[in-house]
Amino acid sequence: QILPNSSEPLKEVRVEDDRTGLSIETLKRAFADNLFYIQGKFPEIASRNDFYMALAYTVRDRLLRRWLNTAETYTRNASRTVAYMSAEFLMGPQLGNNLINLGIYDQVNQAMKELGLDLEELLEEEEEPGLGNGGLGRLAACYLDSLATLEIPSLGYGIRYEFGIFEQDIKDGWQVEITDKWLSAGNPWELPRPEWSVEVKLGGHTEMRADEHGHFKVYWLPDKIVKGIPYDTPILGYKTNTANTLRLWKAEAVESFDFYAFDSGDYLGAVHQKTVSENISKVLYPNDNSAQGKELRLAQQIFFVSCSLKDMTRIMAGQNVPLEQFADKFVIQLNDTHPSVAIPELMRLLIDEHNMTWDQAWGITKKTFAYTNHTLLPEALERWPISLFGRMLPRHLEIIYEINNRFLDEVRMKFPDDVDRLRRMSLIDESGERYVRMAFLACVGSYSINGVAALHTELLQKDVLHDFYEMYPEKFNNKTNGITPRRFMVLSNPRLCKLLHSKIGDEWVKNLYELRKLEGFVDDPEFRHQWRQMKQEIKQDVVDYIKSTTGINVNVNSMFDIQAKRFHEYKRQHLNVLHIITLYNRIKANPNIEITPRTFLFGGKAAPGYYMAKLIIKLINSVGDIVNRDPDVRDRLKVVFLKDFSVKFAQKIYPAAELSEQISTAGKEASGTGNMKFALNGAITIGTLDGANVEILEEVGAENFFLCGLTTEEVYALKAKGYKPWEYYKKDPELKLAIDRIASGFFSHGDPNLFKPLVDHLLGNDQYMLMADYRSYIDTQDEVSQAYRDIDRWTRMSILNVARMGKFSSDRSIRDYCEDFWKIQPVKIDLKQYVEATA
Ligand code: NTF
Repeated sequence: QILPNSSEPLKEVRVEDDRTGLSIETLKRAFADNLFYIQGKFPEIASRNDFYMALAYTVRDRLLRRWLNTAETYTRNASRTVAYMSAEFLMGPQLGNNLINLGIYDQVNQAMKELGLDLEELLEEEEEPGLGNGGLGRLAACYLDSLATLEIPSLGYGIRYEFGIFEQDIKDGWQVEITDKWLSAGNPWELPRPEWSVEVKLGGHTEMRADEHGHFKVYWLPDKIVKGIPYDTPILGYKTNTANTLRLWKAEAVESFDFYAFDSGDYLGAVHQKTVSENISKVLYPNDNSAQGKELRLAQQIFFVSCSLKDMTRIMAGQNVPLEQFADKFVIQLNDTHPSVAIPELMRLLIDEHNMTWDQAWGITKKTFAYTNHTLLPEALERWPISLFGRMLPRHLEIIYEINNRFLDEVRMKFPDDVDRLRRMSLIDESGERYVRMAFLACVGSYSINGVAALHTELLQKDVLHDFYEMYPEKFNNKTNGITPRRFMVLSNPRLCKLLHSKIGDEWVKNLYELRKLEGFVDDPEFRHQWRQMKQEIKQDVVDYIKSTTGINVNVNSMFDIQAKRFHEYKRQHLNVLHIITLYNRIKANPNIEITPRTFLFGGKAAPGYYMAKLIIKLINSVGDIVNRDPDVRDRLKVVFLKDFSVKFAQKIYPAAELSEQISTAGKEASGTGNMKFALNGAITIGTLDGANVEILEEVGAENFFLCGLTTEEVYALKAKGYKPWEYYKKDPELKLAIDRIASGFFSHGDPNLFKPLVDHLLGNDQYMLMADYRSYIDTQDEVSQAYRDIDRWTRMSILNVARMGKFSSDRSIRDYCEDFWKIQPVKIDLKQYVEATA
């Protein structure tokens, strides 16, 4: 029975209890109330989504109390705050995570059971906000979780895309994109705050004019104004009272400006303008690790950055903090260069709108910003054509020129008579068409520059940002990425958590280094048995899932070998495919060969415009079609492409993994974070010395990691001496056969043209050096197969991987940021105060 008994006297139900209480009885009552009064349904006609919404609102009520307490405390103390600016926040579903962080997962599970509902089913109902592409957006989300858990005052600032990352379907083996409709059923987690809307100027030109005191000033006369409306989502910490805010901006037309163009009679034109304004927050650009030089993308960047900075000045005014103290009140962390126009925008606000001098404004700006670089790939480094930039942001371009002039003077001073250095370091690339170099702007305008793994930071210093490292060595530092164990263990892997709980308690959830205590059990055969049992159960769930969604029968005793990440040539999913084909060829040559059964699972999206990445997806499905059906294989190999990889789906997959594929070309993957999620769930990594793999290897030990491939130095050296992929192909019969099979049309119904572009790439220039790494990869995979046959050895490796993952908690990353250069302290939130004050 869901509705409260109507004979119960209403006056005995205290409002406060229904909105804040955590007992099963109260939760049930609040749930029924929300179903009735918010969804407007009674149980008999309610859909599963109605039940989900009723539960979401029940949970949101409990968040709100903590949220308002937190906001009130920060306001009263005018607390120093981290503003994390990011074009992407890949949050994943909110309900389960909030239940975990509130500490009421079990109560709610029970409450739902008593109402005849299944919590798991309701969790499935949530459309996740896919407002990010991959690692960069997910990192931002993990950091918000850690910031709240560590009780650090913080705000996430970004864009409320109406359409997030596309949904992926597979048709005839090809990726097909479907628009993401995450908002269509409503979003119970956000609160619009129209009263805090702000206006953003775009286009037009600047003029010098005298102000009322006869002082000359620059005026920017835009040809367009857009309104930004903030939508707030509470971010609750794990078992703390801290609930910080994620503030995402939606673009709307300003009604008073250009909308009623009645004088020209152009009503439809005016409505068109409205559409153009709203386009700004319409859709997430679906590229990962490649810059999109589109006008609309620049509009998105200035839009959310300008809204956020104005929001910050509003907050300061509300707390009576003078603008001169901007850098004391806020540190702004730039999540890559996407928000780096914030640097000239803050300058503009301080100078043009708040009458500061250049020196005053610059002093504040370069004490406020800190820049995280997330990539070494040249095609991902943002540069904006001067013409486009000046058309949209004429005032910002002037400011950038002035920053550049002063900066180049500084360079000249430090390195006299070095003209080439000036050319290399200029914020304006003048080698052909002129561009603004956003990474350089971020370096000049920030007091800290960090990479996301030790190797990545080293390569930034040596290579991509070498001149800036020589100019400002004190600004550079490393902050190795991390992941939140709340979502990627507690929520996603309850079986593992239960086993851990029985041996080492739960301290590890807040202090991941506590997992080390597991090492004491690695020699206990009973424990190892339980460990295997647990993995088997998780794998069985995935087997059932695959059966029901694809019809493919997977052998639960085969090794689950998984590569789940965005599709990109540098990540080398096609190297993995070459291994599959090699094993298949060995079987074809000798059907009775001893082979360790494996299931190869792939997940991930390709950017819609990235032809080669899409062709690799097609190749996986084509190889799967052959391998999965060939009777000679006898079910020893299976290839499964899991479509529409998302945070929600990732949570199901990581726990089932036994082998984690992290095989990018050395020097290309800045960090990787999937590598951490797999290892934390007991998978063993086969990987190159790239990104954070280096540090994972260091932590777990070489005997618990399968290392393969060239090192970064070897990659550089080989390129320098002249790399000839063809030679590797000629010399290695297994490699040759694998490539020939693709080229001959064996996997494409006899069509040799389908995969020709891929084959040509590999044998032609092979930019990512698959041919050079093939032999090492295959030999290492053979070792993996050997190791898997020794069940005890494998289990020990798996346990030790989990035990040694402490370093990769995002709590550690955030602590490092706080202590090293954010210089910010936790603020305790007292829940009682507020209740007493309002009682
Ligand atoms: C990504 N960068 C990197 O490719 C990953 O290696 C890294 O783990 C994540 O950032 C998070 O740091 C990007 O997505 C971008 F935008 F920089 F190209």
